[in-house]
Amino acid sequence: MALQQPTTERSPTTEPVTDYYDISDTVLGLGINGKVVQCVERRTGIKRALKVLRDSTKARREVDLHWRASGCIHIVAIVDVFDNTYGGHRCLLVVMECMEGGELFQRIQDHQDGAFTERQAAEIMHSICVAVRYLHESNIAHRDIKPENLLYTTAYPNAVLKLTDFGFAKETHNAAETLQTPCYTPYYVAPEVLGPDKYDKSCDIWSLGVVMYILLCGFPPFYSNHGLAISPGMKKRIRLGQYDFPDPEWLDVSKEAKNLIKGMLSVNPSERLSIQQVMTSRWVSAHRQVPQTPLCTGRLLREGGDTWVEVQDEMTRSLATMRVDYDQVQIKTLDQSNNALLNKRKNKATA
Ligand code: I85
Repeated sequence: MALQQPTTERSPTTEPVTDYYDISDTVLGLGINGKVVQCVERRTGIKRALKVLRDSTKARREVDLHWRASGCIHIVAIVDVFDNTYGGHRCLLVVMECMEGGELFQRIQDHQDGAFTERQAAEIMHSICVAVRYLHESNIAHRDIKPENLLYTTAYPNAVLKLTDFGFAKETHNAAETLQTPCYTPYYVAPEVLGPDKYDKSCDIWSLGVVMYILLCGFPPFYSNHGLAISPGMKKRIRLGQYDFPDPEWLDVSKEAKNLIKGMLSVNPSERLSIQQVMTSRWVSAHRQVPQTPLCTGRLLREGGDTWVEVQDEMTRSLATMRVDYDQVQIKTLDQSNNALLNKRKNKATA
């Protein structure tokens, strides 16, 4: 396997953003690291979205990874990045294409002409999978795939669905790079040493499974009985993979769809499907041939009303838990490690 070439560094412009853009007061949303407002490119009159990030290592990482991902049609593209003093602080100002179609599930809820079908759900999953495949092949794990980060370019028709917000994205290191480091001999390398890459990516697959489940029925596979903080009961159900496909909502949904969800929501991350396996599954690859079975999704999302906010909050919280849990299993570097055998070796080396 060839090692990836280092990408050409792009650095933000230090010219003032206001020389090129008129910034409006319209807030489009709040991200993890900053707010998103509307703006207009002076020269062309084109509407754009501007994300304001306080300059930090974290913000620089977000911009860097997002920039590298901008080549995919299913990822919201960065147009420009400015490094300015803004509101008295050093900021990174990220100009993005403006997504005018709003959030994925809002649109399904508003869906009027006939019921939302299993085939439409498969088309949507295909779009999201193209984005995730692009990221995973570029050694990037998104780690925050959830309904609010899936936006449409325009109102119907011909809208393109795109993934946004790289505030939790992480560069993963592939097995080839790991094996290049002098401390591992390929013959003896344990699977967990090759693990971190896989764990971060498998977090994305889990989220894909949850999004697919909601697409097909309008409610999530795991939820607490009383809302608010992620409950012990919910945590236990997630850990044990306790969810089902209840009637009547799931009665007519294809077996292929259910099997795919099972593969994505597999409790053990090493058994979970890879993005390649999801993409080549018949349900995703032949999405145009998926049965046009009407789904309850639109109606349930509408009836759910306020609980949708709770569903979103719960997904945000479980993603946070997952990132923490997976970060803990990460392998320490030689310096951080405090293993008895290794210490002996270190001492011997310095003696
Ligand atoms: N356009 N998570 C929820 C939005 N165009 N949105 C969020 N993190 C981001 C907002 C809070 C996502 O990085 C977010 C980010 C980036 C955007 C974004 C990027 C590009 C948009 C947090 C809109 C929108 C929606 C309807 C109408 C219009 C714009 O949100 C408008 F009328 F302006 F065209």
